[in-house]
Amino acid sequence: MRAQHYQVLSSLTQTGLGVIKTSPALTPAVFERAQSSAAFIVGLIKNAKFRAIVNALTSREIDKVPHNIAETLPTPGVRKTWIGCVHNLVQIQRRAVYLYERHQKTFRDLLHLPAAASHSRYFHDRAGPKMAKSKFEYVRQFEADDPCLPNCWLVVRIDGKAFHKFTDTHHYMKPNDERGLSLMTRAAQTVMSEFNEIVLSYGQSDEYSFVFHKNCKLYNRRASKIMTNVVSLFASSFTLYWPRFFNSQDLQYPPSFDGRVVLYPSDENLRDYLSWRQADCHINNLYNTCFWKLVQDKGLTPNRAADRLKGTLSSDKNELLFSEFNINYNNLPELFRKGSVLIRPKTTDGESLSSERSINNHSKGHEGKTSKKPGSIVLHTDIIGKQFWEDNPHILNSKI
Ligand SMILES: Nc1nc2c(ncn2[C@@H]2O[C@H](COP(=O)(O)OP(=O)(O)OP(=O)(O)O)[C@@H](O)[C@H]2O)c(=O)[nH]1
Ligand SMILES: [Mg+2]
Repeated sequence: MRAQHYQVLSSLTQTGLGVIKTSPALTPAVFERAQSSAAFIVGLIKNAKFRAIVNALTSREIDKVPHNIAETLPTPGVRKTWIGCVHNLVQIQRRAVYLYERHQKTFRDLLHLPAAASHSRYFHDRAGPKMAKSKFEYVRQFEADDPCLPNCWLVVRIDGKAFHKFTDTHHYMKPNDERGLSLMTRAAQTVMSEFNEIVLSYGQSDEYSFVFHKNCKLYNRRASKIMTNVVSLFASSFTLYWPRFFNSQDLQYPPSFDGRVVLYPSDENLRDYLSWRQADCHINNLYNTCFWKLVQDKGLTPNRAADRLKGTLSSDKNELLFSEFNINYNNLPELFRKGSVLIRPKTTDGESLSSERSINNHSKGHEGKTSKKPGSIVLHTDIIGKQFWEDNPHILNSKI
């Protein structure tokens, strides 16, 4: 290990101090990857063009590395390596801090380097009492770390498990049940008030997507920790608020939701993702509206209704609704056609309302009370076109 490597690695480990509290122990495989990542980055230091970036990366400002840096790197191979390196180094930061806090070991010990260097004060001066360890402690090393890449929009999407059955059992209106959709939005608002880092949420049918700010540091960007917290809070809120929306109708069994984390490296990718979900809402709603009209009003069997709609275009379905049921699709409620968009209120200076200044304007019984948690505004509007984003530039441009 060259002195230069050591400097880079040790400054990286110091960066994490005070931020990260626990993390699984360092495994040889991760350590090896981190070593080669450091070597790669040290290679870049020699190139003046990248010195500023590497400085940012090795200081406390990993999030200030320009998000498009990968695009400026010379070849696709180097770009790929760069992304992998940032990922590996974030991992080693955490693991080194974990080791420091749990075992009072120095990062230098891990590298098998000879004694003292000036920055070792981080590891020696603050030595506390040794923690009691059992012989079983080693199993912690089997835990996998799953940090999300920095500078990417982080989307958690939750989706109801077997909601075709859940909605049937609970006699939801077909194709849309306003009570059910509003309950989903109430649960999403709870999630938004708990996690200030969410800049926008979008929901339709039995799903909700939560967009976390690309620079959010929540749980050190650990994917599982973020996703499981969101999905469990959503599910418990759904159950808690059920009676508010379904009155005397009891829940027959506990509903559950799956969750996933998806990262989007550019604003364009994020907008395309949200457009995809809203287009899905429109396509399904148009189909379902026709389908249930044919079944409920014309008495067709589900199979015959499906046959009737097979191969039809959007324009055919619009025409069918108009000519056979006198329904202008565009006049149906926007809640059903566009889904629900939750955003933070804007301040007069155009910024998102910060947690200290905000009003939680949606929890029943708390109207108008100042709260530490920011509230959210519910819209049923188009987010595919430019207009929404031009009217609300704070969503993508806010700083945290
Ligand atoms: N009647 C009614 N059903 C709804 C409503 N919202 C969602 N659903 C039902 O929920 C289903 C959601 O679709 P999916 O998520 O693809 O299917 P799922 O049954 O939940 O299955 P998995 O998500 O794979 O577990 C729809 O197909 C409908 O059956 C509603 O407002 N009214
Ligand atoms: Mg589902």
